Amino acid sequence: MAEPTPALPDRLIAHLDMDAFYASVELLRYPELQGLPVVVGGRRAHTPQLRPDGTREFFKLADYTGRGVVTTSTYAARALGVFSAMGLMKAALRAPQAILLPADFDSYRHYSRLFKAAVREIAPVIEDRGIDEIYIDLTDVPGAREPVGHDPLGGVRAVAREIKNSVQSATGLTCSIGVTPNKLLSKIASELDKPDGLTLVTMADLPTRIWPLPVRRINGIGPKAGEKLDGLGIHTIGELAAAPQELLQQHFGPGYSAWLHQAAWGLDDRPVVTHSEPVSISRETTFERDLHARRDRPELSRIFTALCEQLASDLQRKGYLGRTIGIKLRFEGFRTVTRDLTLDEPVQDAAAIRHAAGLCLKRVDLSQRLRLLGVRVGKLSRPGEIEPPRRGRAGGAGKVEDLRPAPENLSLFG
Ligand code: TTP
Ligand code: MG
Ligand code: MG
Repeated sequence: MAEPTPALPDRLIAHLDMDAFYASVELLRYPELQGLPVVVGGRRAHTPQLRPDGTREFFKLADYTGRGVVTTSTYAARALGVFSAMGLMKAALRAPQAILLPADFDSYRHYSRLFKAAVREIAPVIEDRGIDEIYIDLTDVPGAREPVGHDPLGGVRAVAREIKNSVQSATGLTCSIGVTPNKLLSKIASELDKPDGLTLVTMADLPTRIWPLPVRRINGIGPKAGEKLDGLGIHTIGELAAAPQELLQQHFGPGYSAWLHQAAWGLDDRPVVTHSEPVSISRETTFERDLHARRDRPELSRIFTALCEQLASDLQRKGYLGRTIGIKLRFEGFRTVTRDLTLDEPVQDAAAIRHAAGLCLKRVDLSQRLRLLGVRVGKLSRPGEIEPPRRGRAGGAGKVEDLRPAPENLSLFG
């Protein structure tokens, strides 16, 4: 009798991360450094110099003095113990012969766009997670759910390999991909066989592939939580999976401890989010001539109200409410001041925005003439949506000049 084919998971989610990204981009420019220990993190002064014979002279880490840190390093440098965020002086002790190169962010952004475009041609459902990594939903990519021979994952393996090849031919760079039923596991899996890795992990592999790893490999367990878990004798993800819920609750609170438990069991149903929600929506205008709060009051007041009305209609059209209302003022001489305040309830209408923005305005000294006025609505939500947990404080209140009473601003045009 034929063995039953194990069912494919509902979703096939990939995490792709470029290998030693900044350093690998530098090697495209300086192919003679292939295979050598190379560190990115220098200043312009460390730019390689062309010799008369056409070869290049590179800066050796041994000659470095200063307080810079390693941005990233090639795998040859990592083999010598040199990693991201390490001081360059310390790195020089471990790998004096390593080559130091300055960072060139324009190039990295260029290659970032190239690799993402290459992936998008094969699998359009992509979540951008920064300069060198993305999540990809492979569930509906043609062929991904088709078995190859007896391998139910044969189809998705082929699609992932095709993505790797396509990234390689578009950029000349290698990447590592993890494919699992969800984002949490894929983020872990993409690291399991770096560089140039392709790692498939199913729920059945959890005990062998995931549980032996340290808890910190879970994205969302930071240094603090990691240390706390260590103190409880919970070092591996498997130990976390086996930990009594009550123990976790005693130390982490109900929400986070429930999440810890789920994460250790490889559960995560977050979707791959293809577009990012805006953080805030704003409208601003630069005046034809600089305006004074008192002398040009009617005109300023009219502009201020119009901005709030435009903003309200932007919010309504896009379907957002916002809790934080802010203003931006630029004075003659280009000094820019912002103020904001966070309301108890999100708003969407022009009058409410105008009122809150007027309160912000009262906190600004308006004795200088203005060249620009802007209004912003942040902490956006959708109507009826449960708000994400509040973090931090409202911005714009940290400057010394905030503390100064503003003498003649009151209800000038606010
Ligand atoms: P990573 O993907 O974390 O690292 P990496 O691509 O260099 O190496 P790996 O093969 O392990 O993925 O980060 C991507 C880029 O982001 C990296 O090339 C440089 C930059 N970066 C920093 O600027 N500071 C940091 O602390 C880290 C970790 C990365
Ligand atoms: Mg990377
Ligand atoms: Mg990365």
